[in-house]
Amino acid sequence: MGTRVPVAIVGAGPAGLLLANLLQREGIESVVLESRSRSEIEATVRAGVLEQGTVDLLKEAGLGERLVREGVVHHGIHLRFDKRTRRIDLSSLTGGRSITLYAQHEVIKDLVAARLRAGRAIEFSVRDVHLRDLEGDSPSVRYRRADGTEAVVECDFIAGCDGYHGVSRNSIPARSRVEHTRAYPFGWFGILVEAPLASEELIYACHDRGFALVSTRSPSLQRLYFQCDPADSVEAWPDARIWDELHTRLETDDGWTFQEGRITQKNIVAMRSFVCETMRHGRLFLAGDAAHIVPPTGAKGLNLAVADVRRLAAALAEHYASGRDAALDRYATDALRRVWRCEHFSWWMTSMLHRFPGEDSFHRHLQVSQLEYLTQSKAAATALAENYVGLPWDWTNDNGGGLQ
Ligand code: RFL
Ligand code: PHB
Repeated sequence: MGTRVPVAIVGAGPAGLLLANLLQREGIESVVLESRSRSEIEATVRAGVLEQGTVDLLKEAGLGERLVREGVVHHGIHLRFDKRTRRIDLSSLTGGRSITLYAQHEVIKDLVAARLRAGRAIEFSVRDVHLRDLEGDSPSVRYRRADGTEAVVECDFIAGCDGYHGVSRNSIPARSRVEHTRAYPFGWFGILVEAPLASEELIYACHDRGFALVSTRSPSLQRLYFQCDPADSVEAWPDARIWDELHTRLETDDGWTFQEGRITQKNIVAMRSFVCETMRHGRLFLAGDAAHIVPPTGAKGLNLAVADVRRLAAALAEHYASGRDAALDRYATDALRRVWRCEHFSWWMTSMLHRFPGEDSFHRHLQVSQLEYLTQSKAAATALAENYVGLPWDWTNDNGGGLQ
C-alpha cells in the first residue's frame, strides 16, 4: 500500500528525529522510518556533550524543556598531562558560550515524545529499506514493516539520516561520490559507573599508557573512557583491570583521585574519520553520520548532525514556501564546510591526546609541547575553546561569519 508525503526520513537518530520535528514546525509533513525498536533507540548510550548552538536550537524549537531542567551547563574542560591539570575556560574565551552535558538517548526520548505528541508516527523496526528514483521528481522508499508487509512511500525528497551503516549513502552511485577515510590504530573503551562525580568538569588526559576521559551523566552516574586496542574485547577487561588502568592514566601529583563504583555497562568503540562528498544526489540529501564520522574526542558527531538538519530544514522550508531551491542547491557545499572544520578539530584533538603504536620520542615531545602551548597561550586556548563550544551556524570559510 502506498502513501505520499513531502519528505521521507530514513533513520530515527538525532538527525532524523530533529529534522522531522523542525519540518513539522514549518508545516511540512514527513514519515520517519527506523530499523530498530523504540526501546532500542531510547536505550543506546552514545554522546553526552551538546554545543551551545545545539542547546539553543532545541530550546527555540520547543524541544528543550527537560534538557534545560536536567542538563548540566559546563563552562570549562580540563587537560591533564605530566600528572598536572590545566583548565581551559571555555566561557571566558568564547564570549560566554558553554556546553551542556545531557545524554544523547535523553535527546532521543525528548524528540520521539515531541513527534508522537504532535500526532505524527514513527515507523519502528522496518526492514529491507530501498531508495528509488532519486534522480527523478518523485523518489520513493520501499520497505518491509515490522509485521512483514511491504510498503512504499512516495515523496518529493528523501533525507538519508540512517547513520554510518545505513542504506542511504550507498544509494548514491559510486561514480557520484568520493569518500575520505582515516582509521585510527586505537579504540575507546567506555564504561558507565554508579559513583559520585569524579570531577565537576570533563577531564581529557594524555598519559604515557594512553588517553583517558572523565565525563558524567548525572551526579550518581559517571561516564569514563580510555584508549584501548581496537581489536580488544570487553571480556579481557575485568573491573579490577579497568580501575587499575584508569587510576594510572588519571593520576596527578597533587593526590587527586576518584571513587570507584558498580560498572553497569562496558563497550568498545572504533575510532574513524570519514567524509562522503557529496551529501546530495538528486532528491536525496544525507545528514549526520550517514555522511560523515568523527572520532569522539572533540564531542562533535551529534552536534554536526544537528547543524546538518538545521540547514536542511531551512532549505526545505524555503522550497515549500517560495519554490526557490537556492538553499537546497547550496546544501552539500555549505554543510561540508562545517563538516571539514569539525573533521579537522576532532582529528587534531585525537592526535594530540592519544598514544600511537610505534610513535617515537619526537612525536611525544610534539604532543606535550602542543598541550603546554594550549594551556599557556590565550590565542591557542581560544582556538580550542571556540571549536569545542561550536562555531556559529553562519561560520563559513568565505566571510568569517562572526568569528572575532
Ligand atoms: P545515528 O545516531 O547513527 O542514527 C541513525 C539511525 O538510523 C537507523 N538506521 C536505519 N533506519 C532505517 N533504515 C535503515 N536501513 C537504517 N539503518 C540505520 C539506526 O538504527 C539509527 O537509529 O546517526 P545520526 O542521527 O546522524 O546521529 C549521529 C550521532 O549519533 C553521533 O554522531 C554521536 O553519537 C557521536 N558522538 C558524540 N557526538 C557529540 O556531538 N558529542 C559527544 O559527546 C559524542 N560522544 C559519540 C560520543 C559517539 C560515540 N560512539 C558510540 C561512536 C561518544 C561515543 C562513544
Ligand atoms: C561523553 O560524555 O560521552 C563524551 C564526552 C566528551 C567526549 C566524548 C564523549 O569528547
